[in-house]
Amino acid sequence: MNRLRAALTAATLLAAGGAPARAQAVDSVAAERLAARRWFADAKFGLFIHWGVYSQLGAGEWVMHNRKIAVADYEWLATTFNPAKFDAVAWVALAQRAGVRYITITSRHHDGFSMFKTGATRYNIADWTPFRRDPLHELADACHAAGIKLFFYYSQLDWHHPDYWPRGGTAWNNGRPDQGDWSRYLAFMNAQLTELLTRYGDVGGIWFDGMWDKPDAPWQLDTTYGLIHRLQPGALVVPNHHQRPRPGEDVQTFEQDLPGANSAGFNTSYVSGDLPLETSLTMNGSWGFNITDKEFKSVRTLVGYLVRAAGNGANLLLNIGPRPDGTISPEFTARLDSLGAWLAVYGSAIYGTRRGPVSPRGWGATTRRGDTVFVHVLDWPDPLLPLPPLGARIRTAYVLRGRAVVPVVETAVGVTLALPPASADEPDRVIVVVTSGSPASNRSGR
Ligand code: H79
Repeated sequence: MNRLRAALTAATLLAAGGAPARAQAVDSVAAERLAARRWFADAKFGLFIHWGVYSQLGAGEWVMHNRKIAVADYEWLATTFNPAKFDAVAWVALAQRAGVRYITITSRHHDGFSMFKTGATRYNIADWTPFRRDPLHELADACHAAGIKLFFYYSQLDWHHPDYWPRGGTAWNNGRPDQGDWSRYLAFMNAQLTELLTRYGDVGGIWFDGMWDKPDAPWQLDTTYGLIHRLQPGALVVPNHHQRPRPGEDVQTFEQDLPGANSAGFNTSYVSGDLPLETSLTMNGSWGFNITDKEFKSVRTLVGYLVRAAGNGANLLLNIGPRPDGTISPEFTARLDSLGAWLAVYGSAIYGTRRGPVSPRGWGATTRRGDTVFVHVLDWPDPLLPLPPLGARIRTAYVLRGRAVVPVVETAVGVTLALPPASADEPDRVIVVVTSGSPASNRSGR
């Protein structure tokens, strides 16, 4: 809400004799959350981790559904989960080398198995497996020590819990009773969220998924979101429901697509004008560990996603699927290390930026911080790059790598940059354009 509207609302309420601040419960967003949203928009790069009982079968996180595994058989599979080589400090060290600012990890996926110690069900890693440890606790401690924020992925869809009833679009006959108590299921979720938000220190937020399984069920989101915001006023609600953002939500996230694109077929084309944005992306074609999926994106392609996400004002949440023993395959670690090396040189054109004055194009994208515009040239064959007007006079322009001056021609109809030659080791030629004032198209707030 802008200040003028706030003042008018307060004045109206006062005139009517009402309480000024409290009455705006739905609209008002706590200062901690607004600050967390700005932090999130600055962060630009996160690491997504899909890890659970399913990792053991090496066929992705939907294997229970895809192979129509019965609840009783999956429960046995869960008793064998023992990731003895799990090392939270090593995972966080990898995340740090990659240059991510936050980690989002599966606390409970659609298989319904809790990857943390919970009092809400015995079906959890500490009570059901020989591992006995709480990996999320170890990860939270390592993240806090490293200054990386930790978000918990949390599935609202559940293929195991008997009270997930009536069942949703992904249901199959897996041995559950044909009855259940939905309000008990909601209470179970709220109890687990309470644990996640009270036992693991500061949490970046909760990343919800699976609501699309029962889009019209009485989810009572206001209650759940209110609980989260009450327990940790700085925690963000990030819903992957593929719909327009609702009250209480803080980030609009897009799965396997840049904001507004819908190549995946289930994203909305609506893009929020004031919430921070995020794109989640698999590094190969799978979220959970998939032992035969070798369709890994190249480093050049991944840099392109990071740059195009930033040019759209979005973060990139890049996924890895660790192995069931707790190790991370070299295809993932090599790419994360390369992205970290890239960010060590080019990070100033990514971190802390907002979308630039020229919206993303086939050739690349622009970002900006203050009066500085970063022109990211990903794919352009010619020595000259014509741009529309940047909305402010140009003071100087130079190549980010090496600082060579870039000749610029500025006319009433646009700007032309003389580019440095492309080279095979440089996926993104970044031109730093220093202007004399904030570009007109700068949108504040995200
Ligand atoms: O956790 C990862 C995936 O397991 C999960 N989200 C990411 C982050 C995910 N599950 N499904 N999908 C992503 C794809 C969603 C497909 C959908 Fe549908 C299309 C949901 C609704 C329409 C599949 C087909 C489920 C119902 C019909």
